[in-house]
Amino acid sequence: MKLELYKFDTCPYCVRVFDAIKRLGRTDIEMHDVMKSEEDFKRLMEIGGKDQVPCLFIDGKPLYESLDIIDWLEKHPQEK
Ligand SMILES: N[C@@H](CCC(=O)N[C@@H](CS)C(=O)NCC(=O)O)C(=O)O
Repeated sequence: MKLELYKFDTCPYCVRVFDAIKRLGRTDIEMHDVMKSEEDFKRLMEIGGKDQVPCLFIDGKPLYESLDIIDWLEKHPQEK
C-alpha cells in the first residue's frame, strides 16, 4: 500500500498527524511538502480538489482531515 502525506511543517493540523506517525512508529509514509514543491501542490489540487493539508493519499486516493487521517493510521498498522 502506498501512503503519501501532503503537508507543510508549520501547519498545526499536520503537526498533529506528525505526532501520531511518530507515536505509531511508522516509517511507511512518503512526505510531500506543498510549500516546497509546486509539483506536489498541483498534484494535491488536481487529485484532492482542494489545497487543504494534511491530506493522506492512500494508493492515490485522498483522505483529508487530520483526525480522520490519524484514525485511519491507527486502524491500518504498518505492513511488515
Ligand atoms: N479540519 C482540518 C483543518 C486543516 C486546515 O485548516 N489546514 C490549513 C493549514 S494549517 C489549510 O490547509 N488551509 C487551507 C485551506 O483550507 O484551503 C484538519 O483537521 O485537517
